[in-house]
Amino acid sequence: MDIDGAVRCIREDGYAVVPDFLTPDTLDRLRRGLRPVFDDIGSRMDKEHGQQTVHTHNLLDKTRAVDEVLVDDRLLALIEAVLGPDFQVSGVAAMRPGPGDRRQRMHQDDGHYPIPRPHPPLIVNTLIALDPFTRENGATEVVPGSHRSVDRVDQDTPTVSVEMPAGALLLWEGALWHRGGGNSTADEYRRSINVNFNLAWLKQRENQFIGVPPEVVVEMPEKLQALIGYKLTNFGLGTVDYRNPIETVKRRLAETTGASTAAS
Ligand SMILES: O=C(O)CCC(=O)C(=O)O
Repeated sequence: MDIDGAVRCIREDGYAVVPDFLTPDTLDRLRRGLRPVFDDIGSRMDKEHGQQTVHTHNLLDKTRAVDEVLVDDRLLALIEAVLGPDFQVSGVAAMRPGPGDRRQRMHQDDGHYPIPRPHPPLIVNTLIALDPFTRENGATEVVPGSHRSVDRVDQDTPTVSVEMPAGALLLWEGALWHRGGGNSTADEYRRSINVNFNLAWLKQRENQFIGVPPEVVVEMPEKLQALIGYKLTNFGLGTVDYRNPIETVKRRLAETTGASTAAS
């Protein structure tokens, strides 16, 4: 995998595609593992945006199928090359625009953070394609280079549709203007896993400490625990009694389990 080339594209254009990110076996495993999640995804009508996909958020509470891609060393090396060593998972979701779903409004993912622009990268967002992304089925639309602009981008600014094969990885910098495309096909669903990373000293988009239950967290490999926030950041941010919060989670769980065993 050409990590340097991908990082250069993210810096210059705001986004990059790694076409052969998943092996056919991994792609197949992810599709099978996520079938129950995708089967549940639908669309909803809303007055302002019309018919749009309902994304499934807080995915780490709903399935273990995506753990293996989150801790993939190649993915983490790419994120580290843009954000530096101190980053975390900010949110994990499953997305599946279906027939008739309209495109999203153009937006930037780092709009949560009221920091004057331009600023260094705060977020790298990713989509792992479980189906081919085509202009027709809702491929992500980007405005190349817009991550360097301090001005807002109009909704009718020309975009590039990021078409890519199943198994590819799309990465973009949080300041890039983009949107999920509309799906004009009669019967194609565009499945993807969305993993959003941000700097570890920023608040996560989705609260992983509450979202992922303690009994699930303690069973995760340390690398994944650290990725979702159970680590010490910038000399001690996020500690409990100056220690890694995972220790508190484990102790409380042991106390609860001990208490319920004693009572029974
Ligand atoms: O589905 C996509 O292509 C992008 C999704 C996105 O940008 C979002 O939901 O905020």
